[in-house]
Amino acid sequence: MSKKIGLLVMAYGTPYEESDIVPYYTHIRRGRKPSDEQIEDLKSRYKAIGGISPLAGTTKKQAESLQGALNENYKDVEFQLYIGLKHINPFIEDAIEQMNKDGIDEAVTIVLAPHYSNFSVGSYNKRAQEEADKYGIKLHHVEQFYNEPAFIEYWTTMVNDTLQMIPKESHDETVLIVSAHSLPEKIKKANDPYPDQLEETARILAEESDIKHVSVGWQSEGQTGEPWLGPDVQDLTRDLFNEKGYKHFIYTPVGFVCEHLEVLYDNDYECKVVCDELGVNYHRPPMPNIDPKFIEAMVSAINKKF
Ligand code: FEC
Repeated sequence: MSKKIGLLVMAYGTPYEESDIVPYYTHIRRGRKPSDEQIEDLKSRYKAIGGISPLAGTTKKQAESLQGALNENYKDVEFQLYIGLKHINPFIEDAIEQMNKDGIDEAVTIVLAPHYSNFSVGSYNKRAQEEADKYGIKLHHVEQFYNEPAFIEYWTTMVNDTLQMIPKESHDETVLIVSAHSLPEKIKKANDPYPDQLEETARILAEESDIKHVSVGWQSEGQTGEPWLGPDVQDLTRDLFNEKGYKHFIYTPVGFVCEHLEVLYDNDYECKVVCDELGVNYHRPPMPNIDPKFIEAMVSAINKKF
């Protein structure tokens, strides 16, 4: 009989219905209830993308695709899937508790976010580890996969496919904006690898794809009053237009792995508004979702743990 290993796929989580918005937002703010104005603002953003985010459904499909691919790759091991979310049920802790009930004593964990920060992937892993330690479950954490060749190949193809839709004579007036979720600027002082990993992603994409101009930006920053990593993608769009006169802007939010609120609203609405205002063209290639190259990238990162 093949050995059963837990596969803990961790992701951000999203409200399943409107009544989940307040508890979800309160959890994101570590228990501090958001103001009525903040709640209304978030509700209006979900409304603008069609009511709820596709994130929950996509997370499930991504996790199941990964499990399927792993079980095809490993003949003597069977991966049993658990989904653990950061801000809504099933929480990371619920998933580990279930693993224990199922008699799992070893698991691999992966967060559906390509770059490592102590504040993002590190905090998911810490919660998983603390819960697993209670039961003596051994965990192998994948910390990042932004530089997996298949991940880079996915985005290189997306950039080149998008360029194909732009007239050749305009390629010199086209810029690629490579972005991830912003984090408080203080992470730089703590030598967090996150900003460098995004820079590296942009550098590799510049080398591997046919794009001539590449710029790094940050998006979706929180409202905490402290400085966040910048430039924000909207300000960057204006600055690049004013300084270089680009006519085509390709947005690749490579810090995320599927279409959800932060892409559908912060890119497809907010960045598009800026592009429209400037009279330039907005392009945003599809996110990885369950593309085989993306699944291959995660399988490859997991292979390195065994
Ligand atoms: O589609 C959806 O419904 C959910 C989309 C969603 C993703 C996501 C990913 C990341 N976040 C990260 C950090 C922060 C920090 C704060 C923060 C706040 C929010 C709010 C919403 C939200 N985030 Fe999020 N994030 C998503 C959604 N995030 C909603 C609250 C309202 C707002 O500010 O827009 C600020 C917390 C605070 O106020 O103290 C920090 C990071 C990621 C990418 C890595 C990951 O997926 O874990 C980092 C998807």
